Amino acid sequence: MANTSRSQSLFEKSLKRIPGGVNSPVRAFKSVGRSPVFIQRALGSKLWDVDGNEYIDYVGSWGPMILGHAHPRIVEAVQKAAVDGTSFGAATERELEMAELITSIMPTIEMVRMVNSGTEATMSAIRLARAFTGRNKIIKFEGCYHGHADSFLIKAGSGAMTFGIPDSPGVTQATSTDTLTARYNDAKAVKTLIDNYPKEIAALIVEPIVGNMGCVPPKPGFLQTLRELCTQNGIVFIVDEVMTGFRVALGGAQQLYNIMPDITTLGKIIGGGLPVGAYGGKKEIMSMVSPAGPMYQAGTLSGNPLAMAAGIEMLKLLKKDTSTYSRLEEKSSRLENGIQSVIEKHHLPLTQNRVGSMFTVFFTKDHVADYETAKASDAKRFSMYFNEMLDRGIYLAPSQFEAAFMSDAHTDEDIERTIDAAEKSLLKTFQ
Ligand code: HOZ
Repeated sequence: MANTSRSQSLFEKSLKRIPGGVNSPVRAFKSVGRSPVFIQRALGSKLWDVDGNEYIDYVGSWGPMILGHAHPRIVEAVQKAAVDGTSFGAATERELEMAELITSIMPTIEMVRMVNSGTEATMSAIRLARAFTGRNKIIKFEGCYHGHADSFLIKAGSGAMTFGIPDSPGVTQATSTDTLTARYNDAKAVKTLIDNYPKEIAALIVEPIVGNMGCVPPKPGFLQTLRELCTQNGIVFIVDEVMTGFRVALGGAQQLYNIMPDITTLGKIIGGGLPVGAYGGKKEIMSMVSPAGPMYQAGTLSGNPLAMAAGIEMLKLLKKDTSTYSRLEEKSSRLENGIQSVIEKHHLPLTQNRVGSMFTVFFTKDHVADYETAKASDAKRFSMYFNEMLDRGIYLAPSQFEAAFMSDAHTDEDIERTIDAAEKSLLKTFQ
């Protein structure tokens, strides 16, 4: 077992000054029964902790590191931008460049507003949908996670699911009555909700490929049916591409599945790892956003020059070399196939889901298509597997209910080492 004594001592000190010792719950490693490793630096596909241990990273800062950590072009862009000042709270040319890049890659986005995180993006998108329709209610799916704004902490995925608190205290009854939930991949349930609340639903928000209950793909036709139901009922269709945008295809899940959202929410990827979010869509709707229209939303750090510089470079690199996506597919399928061979060889009760470079090994033998089937996973065995993998230098998300991410920086050797570690770890887990 690796020496993680410095991480442990930092965590003990952090517990005294930071709630739970961390600034975001899942990274506390609580559900996998150990204290977290503290990361010191990262490069390409690798992370190093403060004790000097090296890991092959499949978290990728929860999605944005499509090109690997500390990509030299992105680092250079940030360094250059920093010299000219780190924040102005004023309009800049870079913001226009970013808006033009996003709208050129995702044609359903005619106008876009930059914010600072995915949470801000989804929260603002919902307010906008309410302003546009004059209605109050929204529909979200069980196990989907759209950040930590009050309206979304109802049957939420990610950390809320990991810690078994899908509904958070502190969210008022009034807020929660305006959030209706349906089962993911169940378009009939959505239809029933719409029938039960005629002309009351402002928006439907969905993770087109769920990353926050582990990776759960949409069933064929599911997203198209949602689009139709929204069109028929005057509901704003919000596709949350915080994880999938620019990852599963350059144009995101909306390109992959050929769907046309009214509003798209984006996050961390468009900051190349710096804190960024955005929401954008039809001009008719976006024109409601202040100061063009009456729906208020603002932020000093929105469109921050460092974040814009990093994000612009990231998007330009992805746009220039679209073969990135075939490489990601090839690497991810090689890893999936390698692990599948291990599962079959040893008759293990596991199932895998994958879309492009997002994937999850679930500790259940049954197909995972929604919250209930994801929850059926054996969290205890996952925790054993996670620990075995970490000790073999493989850094997975410390929760069954998060997706793993491949980057273009992962090498053949990384993948071979991961398959080998997975076999040894699984055998230990099931011995
Ligand atoms: N909820 C985030 C992933 N779905 C985790 C964020 C973090 O801990 O950094």
